[in-house]
Amino acid sequence: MAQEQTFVMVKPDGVQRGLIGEILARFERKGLKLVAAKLVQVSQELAEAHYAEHRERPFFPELVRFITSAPVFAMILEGENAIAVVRGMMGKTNPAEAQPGTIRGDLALTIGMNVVHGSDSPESAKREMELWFPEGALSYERSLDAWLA
Ligand code: IDP
Repeated sequence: MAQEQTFVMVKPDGVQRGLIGEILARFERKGLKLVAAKLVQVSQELAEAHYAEHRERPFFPELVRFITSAPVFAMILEGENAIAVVRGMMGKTNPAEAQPGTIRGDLALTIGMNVVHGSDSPESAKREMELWFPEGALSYERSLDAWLA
């Protein structure tokens, strides 16, 4: 498996509920490396671009309203197979179906407020990282990297 980077976001409900640290800690403990992070008050334009694939869905207006309603914590995580690893740790989209032990399974109740976003493919990861972090990510070494892969 190759080293990958993926875009991850703690959504407004996660930030408001004080879950940034809890969610980031899970990714850090897993061994993923934080290479970019910022709090963002999402604009209408960014929200619509991020969720462009859902433009025709009935819940699109609510999705945009929600993601622009309060700040989000946006980040890029790096590691072996990072895209699939993050998706697995997040759990199913609907928290009612997400397994205990996953972020959504442990921390969320409803599909509209499922606390976290993670890119679902290499193509989405590239698109979302360029959209949210046009300034790019950092490249740095951790001494523990030799003990992870
Ligand atoms: P994902 O976040 O697990 O990748 P997507 O299908 O890409 O799931 O949907 C994006 C977001 O849109 C979900 O995280 C969820 O918050 C919201 N969403 C998806 N389906 C529904 C729905 O049927 N009703 C309301 N919100 C939905």
